Amino acid sequence: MPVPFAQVAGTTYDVFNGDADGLCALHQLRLTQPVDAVLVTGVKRDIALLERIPSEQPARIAVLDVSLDANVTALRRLLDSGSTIEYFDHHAAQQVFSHPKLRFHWDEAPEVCTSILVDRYLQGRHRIWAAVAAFGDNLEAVGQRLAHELGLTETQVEAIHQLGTLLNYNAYGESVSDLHFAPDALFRVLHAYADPFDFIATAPAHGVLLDGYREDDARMEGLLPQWSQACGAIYVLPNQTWARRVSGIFANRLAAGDRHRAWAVLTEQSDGSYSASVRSGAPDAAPAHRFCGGFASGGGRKLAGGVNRLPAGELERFAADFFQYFNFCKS
Ligand SMILES: [Mn+2]
Repeated sequence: MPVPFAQVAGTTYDVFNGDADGLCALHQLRLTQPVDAVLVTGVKRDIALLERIPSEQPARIAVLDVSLDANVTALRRLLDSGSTIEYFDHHAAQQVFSHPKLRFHWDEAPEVCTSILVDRYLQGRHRIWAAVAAFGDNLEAVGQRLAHELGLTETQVEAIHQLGTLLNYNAYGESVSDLHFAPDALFRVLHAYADPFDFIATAPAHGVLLDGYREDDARMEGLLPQWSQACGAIYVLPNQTWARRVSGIFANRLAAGDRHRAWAVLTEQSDGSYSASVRSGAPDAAPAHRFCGGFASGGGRKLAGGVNRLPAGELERFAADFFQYFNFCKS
């Protein structure tokens, strides 16, 4: 078992992405290394989280499932002030540096998510939550493999698959007010359950998520693409809370329906701009994050990327660029 950094004086902060992967990564870590920490999190798209931590006093900080590149300035500031940082992530980290007080657990392989990195670190001690996260992070095959290794029944696999989907679903929105639960509140509820099947069977929060998901699910049916070509399609969703909640799940669902096409789901935000969730049908030849990186506030990973704020005036350019970039199916 790896040894945690020595206890330093001052506050402990647990900084995590509010999605299934972030929740399950921290859940595993704190089931093994319990700490009464200040939680720093937000909606899935809130990834500049380290800047919220003050550096007046050295702190002990765990960071899970947010890009180092998006946090590098605050990371340096906190390390310079004497904080120790245990960092687990699978997003872009081109600006990584070594520092005696930084431990960086990172792997950007497409079959890895942050909860799997924590599972490796903890030598599989709470592996079932890594399986929940894998399903939630759209890593279907990885979730199935982990579930199989754990000897779960088919019914149990279905249950944790749905749990991953529900936890991930809760993180999508423009702001926390779009969500059924603030991610820090959901973490505290979830963290009372070492066994996901207990959470599913007895936590009222699970029922709330399931009902909300089913309602939003019904709204997704019948959506039609705004633009569609051989290699991909683009959907545009209206300026409503349900649409902001389902955008990521809808994109994952489109991708699961046809892995060889590229998909974009554009969702109108309250200020009239759009958020974009992008899935590539050819993550190596045409990585999603490279396309998204062509827009201000764009980024992500090979398989899945996004643009946080696309001005309404750039919609047509986005569509034209999308079909030009994702043309791999013709080669
Ligand atoms: Mn993740």
